[in-house]
Amino acid sequence: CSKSGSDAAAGNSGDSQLTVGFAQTGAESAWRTANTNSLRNEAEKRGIELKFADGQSKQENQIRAVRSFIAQGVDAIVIAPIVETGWDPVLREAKRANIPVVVMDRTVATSDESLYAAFVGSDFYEEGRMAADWLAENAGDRTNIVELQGEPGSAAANERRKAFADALAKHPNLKIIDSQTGNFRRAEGKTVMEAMLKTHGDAIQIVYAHNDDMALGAIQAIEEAGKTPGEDIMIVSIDAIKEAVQAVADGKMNCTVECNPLFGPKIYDTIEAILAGKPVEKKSYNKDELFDQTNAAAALPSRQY
Ligand code: GZL
Repeated sequence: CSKSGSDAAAGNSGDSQLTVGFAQTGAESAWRTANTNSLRNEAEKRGIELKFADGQSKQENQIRAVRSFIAQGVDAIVIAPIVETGWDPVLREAKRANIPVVVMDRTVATSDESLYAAFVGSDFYEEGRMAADWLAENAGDRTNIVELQGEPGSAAANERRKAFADALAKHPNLKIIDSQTGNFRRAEGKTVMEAMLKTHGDAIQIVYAHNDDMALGAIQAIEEAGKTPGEDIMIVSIDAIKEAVQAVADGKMNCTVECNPLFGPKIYDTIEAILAGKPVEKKSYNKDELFDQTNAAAALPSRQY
């Protein structure tokens, strides 16, 4: 049904205050916490009622939350999809209820792009490529890489893995000797790294982690094994959380590619435009930069997450 300007601004909830349902993946990493805080704080600032659902790292919890938002008649829904597949049915239900869905952070694999109004996120493939290209430039005579993968089935893990492998095809001296998931979690990054050190010992020369939490866990394992992270074993990672930029400045990590989690302003701008019937970009990507020992220390004071 078409709405007049003021109704459109009010959306389905009818009153002037916007109500947004947000189905978050969970709380698996420092990046995720910063992402949640950005949406909460910006909603507070704008007087938007944010109904927050922590998916606790399970897609079925996120789908259940989206169904609840539909039943409550929210004005818009934000999903940070933990995995890429399995979203079409619930997206169809939101569309039938005339509630726009904004996909944030990770992408969904759908046969029908009209099932969501907009995607706002990061280019994970570009991040993986940047990490690999930096490594090719700086690995010296190191060749053997172990990879710590993110959550299985997530767009972030899928694309960071593919991009890195594609880039490595151009640098045959670099090879991945082992690759396991640490689920984007610090504790699992540590336990997986401990196991890899037991299996491969001194053969490990480089760690490629799909996120900083796992890289920081790996650093603990490397130090407990009596090795010097950043020197005996080079560490390349993604996210650029403040603790990782500090580790790069301290020489314990060698490079982290930024993946900015502070989506709040962009998400609500997108929602307000959609509800006002204005055109929005179907897919928009944050600009990411890379930190290594040439720029990490100088960047620290301005890091916001
Ligand atoms: C990336 C995001 C990933 C981060 C991890 O946009 O989906 O999930 O890289 C987070 O830290 O857990």
